[in-house]
Amino acid sequence: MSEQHSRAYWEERLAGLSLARDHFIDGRAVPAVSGRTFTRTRPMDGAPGAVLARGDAADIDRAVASARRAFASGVWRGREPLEKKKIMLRWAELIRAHGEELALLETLDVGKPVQASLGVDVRLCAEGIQYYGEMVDKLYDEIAPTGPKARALVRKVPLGVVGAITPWNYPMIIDAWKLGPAIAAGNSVVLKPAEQSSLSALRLAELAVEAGLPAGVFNVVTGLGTEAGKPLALHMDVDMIAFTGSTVVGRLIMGYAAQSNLKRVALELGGKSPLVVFEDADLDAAASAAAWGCFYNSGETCHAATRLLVQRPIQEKLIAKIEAVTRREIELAHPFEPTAQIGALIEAAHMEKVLGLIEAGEKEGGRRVFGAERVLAETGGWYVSPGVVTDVTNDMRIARQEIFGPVLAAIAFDTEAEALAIANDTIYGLAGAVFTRDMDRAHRFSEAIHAGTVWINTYDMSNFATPFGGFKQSGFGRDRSVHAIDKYCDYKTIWQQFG
Ligand code: TXE
Repeated sequence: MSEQHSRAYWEERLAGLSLARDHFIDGRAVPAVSGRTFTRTRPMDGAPGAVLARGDAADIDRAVASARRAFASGVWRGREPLEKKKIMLRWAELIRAHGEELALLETLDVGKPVQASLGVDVRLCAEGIQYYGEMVDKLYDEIAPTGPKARALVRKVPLGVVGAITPWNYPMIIDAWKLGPAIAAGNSVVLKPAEQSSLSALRLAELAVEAGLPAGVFNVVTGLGTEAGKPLALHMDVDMIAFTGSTVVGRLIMGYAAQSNLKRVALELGGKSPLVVFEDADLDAAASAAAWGCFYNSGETCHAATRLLVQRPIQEKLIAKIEAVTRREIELAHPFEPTAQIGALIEAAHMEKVLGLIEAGEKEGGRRVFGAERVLAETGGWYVSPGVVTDVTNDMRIARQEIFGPVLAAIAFDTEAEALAIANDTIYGLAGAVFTRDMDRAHRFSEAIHAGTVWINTYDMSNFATPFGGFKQSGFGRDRSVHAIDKYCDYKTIWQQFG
């Protein structure tokens, strides 16, 4: 683990940074065709942050043309697998070597504690690139069964140009989830990061070229969703869009694909994940998982455990334990403070949305037990304290809408059947968890929760070997694991007849 630095150390590093950035197209920084820029406001104190190129269809055209040229030339996909592996592993090493700088950029954009950016986001980004780099020389094709007079090769071939549109909550990690398998499979990528958090993506692209990735294989166009994301998703020469973001925009992306060239689409969307605690559970473990599962990253996590389903007799005891864990372990502070566990929310409008849902929860009959209010307003930043609203029923807005803030909605239940019905009564299906000492019930319940990931007696444990993604309106297609490669490939049959 990295050394813990003081707030003064990060302030000083920040003072030395220039935050004006162009797009990264064809291996170099280029300004927007229109010459326009936009300025990001820093979540931690409301001060101006990065000044970025404001991309539109003209910039997307340039980036897609560069990606297509690189793909058509075979400069990347045609290389020896071992060489490609070396480049990707070098890239992962460069990410680690520039870890502090990347962590600072991520924190400036997102407002999360810089120690978390370094210890979690940078680490997992590098691991992601490494994981897929290591796979490059281990991908085999197949020979299908045929009669002796023929041979049929089933080749897994890259799609071509992949457009990636990513969100602001874990920018570097989610970028790696898309870039790793897409590039390992031989594609070229045009990435449109969220307008709130583009700095780390631009730096990742520079480091990729430094590692030896040929120009044009990985391009970044910054800008707003409707101005830069939409033309990317509508582009006739883009073969696939890999998207992580809101369900509303996911729906649009499918529409754009249908309206244009029927490009493939993979969507990782919202969630309203249930964490179900039965009365026989280890309540300390459940309380810790509930607090961290909901409040980590200020609740700005698609699979955050935002609905706590608790068996009625243990409700009070469990919530008291959650409050104790939160007060003891989850310090909310300025993101440069070494003790900060959570920091600011992404932007003012988002904070208002979170506060509005808390208010709606109280109006509809919920009771705020602790936290869940604006704090540190004097900093100019957007901070909401972690907290619990109890007496919630599953029809309330706070139980149905993705809150994306550090607020846990507690819903009481009596029977296992009732718990299951509530757990599955959501449009989403990203994740869930069950806490019980009864292993029969644990298995029964985990099979019955309709979600892409279900944890038993823990929350948010994962590694790169496990696929991640949703059922229902949480989307389709999986990030992580060997299976993610398939998403960026098509099968091609080559049938040869003998004699
Ligand atoms: O997401 P958007 P926002 C949820 C979360 C959050 C809400 C809104 O509940 O409060 O979504 O966040 C690009 N065509 N999640 O508004 O708009 C946009 O520029 C093409 C859950 O930030 O979906 C960005 O790059 N692209 C989620 C990306 O889409 C468009 C993480 C995501 O932005 C576009 C983030 C358009 N018309 C938010 N409009 C998760 N699954 O983790 C926007 N974009």
